[in-house]
Amino acid sequence: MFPPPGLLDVSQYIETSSGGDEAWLAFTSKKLYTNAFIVSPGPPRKILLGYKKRGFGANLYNGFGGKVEDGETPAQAALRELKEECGIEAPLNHCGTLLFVSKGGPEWAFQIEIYRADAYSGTLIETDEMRPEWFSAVDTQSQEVAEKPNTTLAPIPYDSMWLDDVHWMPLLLSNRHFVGRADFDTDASGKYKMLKWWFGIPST
Ligand code: 8OG
Repeated sequence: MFPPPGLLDVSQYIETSSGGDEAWLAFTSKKLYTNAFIVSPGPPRKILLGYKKRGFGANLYNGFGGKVEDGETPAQAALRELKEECGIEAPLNHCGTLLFVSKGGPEWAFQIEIYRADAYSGTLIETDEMRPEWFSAVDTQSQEVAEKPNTTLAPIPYDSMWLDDVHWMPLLLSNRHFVGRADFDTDASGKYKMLKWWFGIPST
């Protein structure tokens, strides 16, 4: 499938996954958001997610992030949101850009800048918005599993995450830079489904 409209120039990107038969949804503008993940090398290698207690995406696990405010760069917003939502600071590196459009939703698209760090400072705290929790990020093919098979950490809870995350989380975990887009619809009960999606990594 051809890379979707709305992303930066992705002609030099290689598709890692795609699907859906519909046409891409139209949108008028973009709003910038951030999402930040800590991947601790361990052992055991682990990823920090937050259980979102309220608002948009409530009851799902996600990274820590939110809206980029006026006068802020996405990188500044990512640091601010990380501190606000779970009390820590981290040397975040930009690792991906995602675009989400919702049928019947706002006319604008969410553009989410994704960041990761492999270390953090400060003390993790639960806030009104997020309950931080570590999950296993061990590659099941790795030497670490052969040597130390019994990590007590639960696997990444994709069933309780946004539907697109399973497509790009492995790229984040393998330290790849990635881009992607997913268009969503909601059914009568308000449950999301992905209408069309495309994810890719740079060819070089
Ligand atoms: O400020 P607030 O917490 O409502 O911001 C929404 C957060 O949710 C922000 O970090 C961006 C993130 N987000 C979406 N859609 C998706 C998605 O499909 N997957 C993931 N992992 N995060 C998403 O808005």
